[in-house]
Formats: sequence, structure tokens, C-alpha cells
Amino acid sequence: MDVLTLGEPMIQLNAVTPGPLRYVGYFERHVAGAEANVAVGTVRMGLSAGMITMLGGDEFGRCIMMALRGEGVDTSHVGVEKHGFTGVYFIQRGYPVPGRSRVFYYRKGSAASKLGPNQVDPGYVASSKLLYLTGITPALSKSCHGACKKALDEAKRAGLKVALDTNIRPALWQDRDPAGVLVPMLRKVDIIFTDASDARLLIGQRTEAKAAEKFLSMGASIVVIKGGARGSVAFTKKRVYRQKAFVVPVVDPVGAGDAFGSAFVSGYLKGWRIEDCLAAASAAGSLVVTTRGDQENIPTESDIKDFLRAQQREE
Ligand code: KDG
Repeated sequence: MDVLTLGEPMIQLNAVTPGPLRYVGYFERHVAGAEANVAVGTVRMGLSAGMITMLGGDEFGRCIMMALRGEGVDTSHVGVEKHGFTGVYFIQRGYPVPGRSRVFYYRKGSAASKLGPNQVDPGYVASSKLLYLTGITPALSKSCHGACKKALDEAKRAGLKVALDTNIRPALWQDRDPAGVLVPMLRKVDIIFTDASDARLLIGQRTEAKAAEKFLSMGASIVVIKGGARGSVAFTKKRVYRQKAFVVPVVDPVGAGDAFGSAFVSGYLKGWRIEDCLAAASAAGSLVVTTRGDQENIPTESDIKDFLRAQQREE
């Protein structure tokens, strides 16, 4: 298998109309969750992906299982907690900041939050080329943190590449310090995806270049700093690669980072140049923000090429 992810797939209830949720009457149901999005994105890029997780034995768990299988994600290591429940979150769009979204979680105690090291099968990890984690899963519970650490150690032992998107969700950390948990993990990671605010929280560096330098000195070989509408930049020890953001209508930015990350690592596994991985990642992220839902607009490789050609024509 090409890419293995581990995390919590969730049901997203996305406000059909923008504005405060207390006035929203209609919600659209989507399958989401950062690592599930990455698995789906990888498959769209023509590679294989699998996921380690737990779903509730409820209708939402069945919905996610059907969706993952329908997309072609390997679910052989997706467990079901018969009497457990599947995490849900709501998205409020365009308020109070137009073009931005806010999320409200209903996930504490979910089946996935009980995932632990026992669910991480070393043989399954070793059968993959790249492990993709995010900073969301270790924030969910002690056992989830343990599952991430085991997957990371098994991946290193088996010689996999490891990517991690720092994805700090303040609502999940509350009074805990994400740096204490994530920095030791980042020391074992090859490709780091982050943004300026996460980097500041984790290593206290104010500029992109300083943050990248610090992450590279911790052992990463590629550090990608996402800047939303300001574009993205990838650093290696030798070079800096800049990618401008594409101008698209923003409906809901949630999920863009996962499309970005999956396109980047897929390009990387295909042996693409870093500038091409970055352009594909940026195209994928741009497409996702134009609709509600995290997964529907994640592009295939040929859709990315069409998008990039159209952008070039407009320049
Ligand atoms: O990146 C998008 C995810 O944040 C979203 O699907 C929900 O996984 C999620 C989370 O924990 O915030």
C-alpha cells in the first residue's frame, strides 16, 4: 500500500446557508475527518491508501464505512465498536469572518477516541510506503496519542517515510500544550506540513524561514508552510520553493489542507519534483474550498492538470 493514515473519520454537518448556526435550518451531511480526507485524496491521485481507525456501530459509522469502501480506501483495519458512536461536527460558514468557517465538535468519547496502540498492527504499517499523521489524533485521548506513537515507531523501524500535518485544533487541546506532545513526534517525521500560527505555537519561531530551519534541524527533509491565500512554500536543506495561491471563490475552506497534503505526498511518492508536488497540492486545496464538504472536490491527477493548464492560460 502506498499511504497509511490513522485518525478519526467523522460526519460533517455543513450549514447550507452562511451565518450563525442558531439561524441555520438546513445542514448537508458529508464524510470527513482529516486523515480520511487524506486517504481519499491519495486514491484520487491513483495510489492506494488504507486507514487505521474505529467507527461507532451506528448509522453514521455505516455511512463512513460505505464511503471509504466506495472510494477504494482499504478498510481492513477499520474496527467497529458495536455500542460506540461516531464523531460528528457542524460547520458554520462565513460568520463572523466572511470566507472562513468555524467548527463545533460532538466527538468526545467517540469510538475513534478509544483507538489505542493495540489496533496498530506492525505488519500492516510495514506493508505501506508512507505513514501520514496529523496533530489532531494525538489530541483526542491518551490512547490515540499512544496509537500515533506506535504507528510512528513501527513506520521508522520498517523504513517508511512519515508525513505529519500539525493541524492544531485549539478546541481539542484546551489547557494542554500541543508542543509537548507534537514536537517529540515531529523529530521522527520526514515531511512536515504546517502553517505560521502552528509553527509559532510549536517552536516559537516567527518567520517562515526560521521555522523551517528549526524543523529541518530536527530531522525533517521537507517542510511545507501553508499560507492560504498567501500561497505556500516548501523548504529543503538546499532550496526554497514558492507557490502562489490560486484565486478561487471560497465557500468553505475546511478540508483544503488535507487535499493539499495528499496531493503533495502522492506526487512525492510518484517521484515528482518538489515544485510540481507543491503546484498540485495548491490546485487540490483550491478546488476543495469552492464547495461544501471536504472530499467531494478532491481532484484526480488529470483534474489537477486541467486546473493548472487553465490557470496558466489565464496568466
Ligand atoms: O481538515 C479538515 C478536518 O479538520 C475536518 O474534516 C474535521 O478532522 C477534523 C477535525 O478533527 O477537525
